[in-house]
Amino acid sequence: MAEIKVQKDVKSLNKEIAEKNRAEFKKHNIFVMNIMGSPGSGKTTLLENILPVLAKSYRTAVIEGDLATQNDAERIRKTGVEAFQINTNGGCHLNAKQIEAEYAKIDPDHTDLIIIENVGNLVCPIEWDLGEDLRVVLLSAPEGEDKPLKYPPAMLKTDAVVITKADIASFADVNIEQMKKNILSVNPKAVVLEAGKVNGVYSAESVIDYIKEKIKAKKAE
Ligand SMILES: Nc1nc2c(ncn2[C@@H]2O[C@H](COP(=O)(O)OP(=O)(O)OP(=O)(O)O)[C@@H](O)[C@H]2O)c(=O)[nH]1
Ligand SMILES: [Mg+2]
Repeated sequence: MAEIKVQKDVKSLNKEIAEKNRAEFKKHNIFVMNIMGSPGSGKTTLLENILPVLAKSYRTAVIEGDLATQNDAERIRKTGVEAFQINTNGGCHLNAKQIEAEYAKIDPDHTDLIIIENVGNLVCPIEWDLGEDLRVVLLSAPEGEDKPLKYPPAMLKTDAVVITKADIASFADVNIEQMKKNILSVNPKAVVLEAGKVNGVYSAESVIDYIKEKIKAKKAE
């Protein structure tokens, strides 16, 4: 019983800080996106491919979440975009307080877009509001077409699901069309997109267009 209460208090405190973050982002006209998905689903690879395009239109910063290493932040910096690495030392998700602390290192008057790559995990990150405007979940084809059915909160508490690694679906006996149907059966409102290698070349046009559309819609509010 006591454990349930502590958990509830931690969650409500997180919500308060997330709302503070959201107000702060809004005040400075900064669009914030939270990318989630299993370990290795292709989150950093997607960022490496979309940042060179997005950074032409928006002054962008990336916040990376991992249990350990600076690896992902270093990969992002190679694209020319500023990156801040959080190491959770075992924590399975990012929380609003960690984002507040990294945001303090970013110049809000010279930033239009912040992209957060959450800790690789299809369960925990979904439950933690960071103050973001947009949630995107990556689902890689080799994880299996049944995963949307087995991990429904990840499908329900997101705006979009991006299927990655369709190029290797056939090697893992995965049916992409069934995976899409499974996503929509859990959440008919989810926007379902694809990104990944096609004939050896990485493509993420639909994801870039989607993000641009969402930023435009937010600015028009
Ligand atoms: N074949 C293929 N490989 C991909 C694709 N996208 C990513 N990968 C590979 O998948 C592996 C994991 O990709 P990452 O981008 O590091 O995955 P991640 O989700 O950032 O992983 P964590 O940050 O550890 O959770 C890398 O070896 C990528 O090259 C794709 O569309 N097709
Ligand atoms: Mg990564």
